[in-house]
Amino acid sequence: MSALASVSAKAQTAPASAPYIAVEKITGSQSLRDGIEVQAGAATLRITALRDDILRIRVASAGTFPEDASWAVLPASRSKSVDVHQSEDAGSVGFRTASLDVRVERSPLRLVIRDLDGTIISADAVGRATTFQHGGFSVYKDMPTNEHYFGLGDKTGSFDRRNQAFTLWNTDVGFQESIDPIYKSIPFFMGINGGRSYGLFLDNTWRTWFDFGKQSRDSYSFGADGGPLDYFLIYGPTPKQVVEGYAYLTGKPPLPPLWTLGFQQSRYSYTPESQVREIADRLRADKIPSDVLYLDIDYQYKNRPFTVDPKTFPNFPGLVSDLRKQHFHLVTITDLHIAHAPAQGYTPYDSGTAGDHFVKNPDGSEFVGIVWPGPAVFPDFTRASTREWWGGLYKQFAQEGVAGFWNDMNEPSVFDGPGKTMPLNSVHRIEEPGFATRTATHAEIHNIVGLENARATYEGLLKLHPDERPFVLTRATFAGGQRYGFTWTGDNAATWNHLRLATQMLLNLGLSGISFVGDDVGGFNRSPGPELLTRWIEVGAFNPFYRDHAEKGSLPHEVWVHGPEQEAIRRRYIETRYRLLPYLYTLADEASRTGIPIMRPIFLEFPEVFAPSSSAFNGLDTEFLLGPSLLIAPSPFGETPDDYTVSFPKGQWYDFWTGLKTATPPPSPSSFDIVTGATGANSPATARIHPVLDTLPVYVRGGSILPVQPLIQSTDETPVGPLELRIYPGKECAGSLYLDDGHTFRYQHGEFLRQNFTCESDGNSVRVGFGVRQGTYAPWWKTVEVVIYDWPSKQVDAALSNNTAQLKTTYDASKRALHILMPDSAKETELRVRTH
Ligand code: MIG
Repeated sequence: MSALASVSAKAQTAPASAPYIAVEKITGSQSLRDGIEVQAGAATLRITALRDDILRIRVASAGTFPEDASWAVLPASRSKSVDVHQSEDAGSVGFRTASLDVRVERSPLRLVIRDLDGTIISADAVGRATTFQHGGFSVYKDMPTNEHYFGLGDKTGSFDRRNQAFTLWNTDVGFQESIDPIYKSIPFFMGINGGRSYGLFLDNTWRTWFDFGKQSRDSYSFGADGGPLDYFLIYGPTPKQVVEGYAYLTGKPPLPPLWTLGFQQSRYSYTPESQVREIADRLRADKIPSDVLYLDIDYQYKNRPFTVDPKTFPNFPGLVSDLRKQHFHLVTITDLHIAHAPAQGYTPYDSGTAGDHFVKNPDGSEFVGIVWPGPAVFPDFTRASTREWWGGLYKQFAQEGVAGFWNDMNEPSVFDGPGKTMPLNSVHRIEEPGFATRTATHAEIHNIVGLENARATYEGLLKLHPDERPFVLTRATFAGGQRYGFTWTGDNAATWNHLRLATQMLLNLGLSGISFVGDDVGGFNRSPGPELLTRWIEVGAFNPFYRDHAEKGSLPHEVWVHGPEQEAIRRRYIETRYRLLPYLYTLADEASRTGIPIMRPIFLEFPEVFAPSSSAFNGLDTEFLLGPSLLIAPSPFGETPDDYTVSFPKGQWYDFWTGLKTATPPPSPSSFDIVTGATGANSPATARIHPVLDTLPVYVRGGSILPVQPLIQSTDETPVGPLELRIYPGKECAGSLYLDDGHTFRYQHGEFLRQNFTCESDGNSVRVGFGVRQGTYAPWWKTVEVVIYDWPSKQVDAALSNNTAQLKTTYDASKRALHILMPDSAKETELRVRTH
């Protein structure tokens, strides 16, 4: 009996013969403890409340709901529910939670969700019923004039998804701004209208689509080619609450090892071994702080995953340990396609076949497609046992000290397949806790192959080294991919447009739950000129994942290739990144606890930029925030020497490089104000920037306390000297710091250090509060250097609240910065500084 015949349930199919059904009119309803079920002829609509602010909406076209299982939503969240209060009137049935009023209007049937003030958050479009056809479905929602849309992962095009339409189907394609679909499918978006935001997550793995205004001007729509109509509505009202709600459903990113936040150097491919050593030596000789080197596919024997070419890498374990001595972590690529190499002693194929781990053709034979190794087979990652087998393949590399793994080509890419992937009727098997055991077509599984590939790698590494945080970099993924590691935007190109485009792609990935993201610095395809590469290294220093990578055949683009002047600028940005690691790592900790991304669009911190009363905020798609405190403002058209305007969110801002306050000129009416007749009073403050190659404009929010460390050359190195706490006086002044050993899970047992800081100031005095230190991890510093910006004079008294001794201070008049050296204190204390 074949394994296929032994499965107990049938694949979910998308019968082309399914009748057309429109969900138009309520014919019956039944209240549930946690929601309501509504009949509309043959169809059933079930709305339940997981939390007061999270609703699940399912529609069954013929009355019976499909299997209740999910690859994206955490079991613990899916099983939650809250009691609701039913409400019914002549026109509608529905219920209330502590935050939402949910009504289904009877005829025409429309789902309308309001907040408790009666403001509509989301409503089915008038005159456009939900329909089922050809096994798929379409849903239409009102699209208010002032609503903006974000998310859907790293889709190309413009930052705001409004007026664009997208297909979600993981695709291996060297992309440009107009290309869709690309590598990832994250069927989640956020709508923001004035002060209110909500999120909508369509939990469907099939080919899905979202249309924000191509089909219709006043409604948006979404749908799928097959699978369940099952979506979640997450109420804010703030965008941060929506992001947190989405993380509650689909998970938070694990805290990564500290070294993964360092600078990383890659190329397709460094080979032979001597070239890898040259790159390592040069990085150290040139004092370019760095932590990671990559081996792309050419280190393998005949491109076979989990092999090493003995000719070009004759002493692989030796190379790994030598690099480690130079403080480099090595990451190797391990693609999912296993060479179809029977009877050749290739263990991954032999053990995979013995365990029946590969995807099949409808006739039960192994599916074979052409990829890098030539004919290849593909692990069936929706089987728990296949993932476990896959994870075990890492045993030797992990033992040899390879620090992390790169899962590429997992859309999956199949060179000779239809649409460059597997045939849609290829047969996967679902053998998974929480799911009925059954077969599934590739049409259903395609979009989660990358997700489950990364999961298999992540969980496998965890099993091999239970006390090391895994590092996995994946190209394809799906909603929930944040649980298994990092991703990058794939094959970009060395053009100014790609440098600009990356900002919106990374911001939207962050809003879609994935915090640890970056692009190929310098561009993958083609070769960057000196200025483009320098600018890219500058911007990348402030992105969460920072890796220089290049295509085979492009000119080298390591930091030194364009001569010492360019290298010096680039080095300074990489050094800045390393000095900011305490801040970055604190943000990584926050992301792992809350799901709030590290790289943030301005509206995440300042949602009022969308308030109806505020004028247009230019730069929403080119400026970005690193955490709550740093504003990065690259030129929107870096290829020209033209001046450009930076817009500032409300509040005081400081220049990161000089420490000086930015001027806040009284806003003058913009052309937008002139058109709308607004007064300009709500216009953002702006600065006119004359671009200079060695300066990327970076600003610090007034009210920030920024932890900074002495320069190190890799994260292996313990910084020498004081921890710097840079204080930028302003409203609600606060900061925090998180630290641990950087690579184990001991932080989960108390071995971490967390401390919060506050400050209060007027023109002549500042009080810095040091909160109680939590956790048992011992800091590397013995002293703290507090730097207070915008400080008027060198005549000061500075002392701690629990000690009358005067502290040593120095004053830097050019930066208006007062430096105060104080002993480290694990106890709660206050630093009091005043002029005299
Ligand atoms: O078909 O492994 O996006 O980063 O260097 C190309 C070789 C396969 C695509 C990845 C790219 C990588 C390359 N890979």
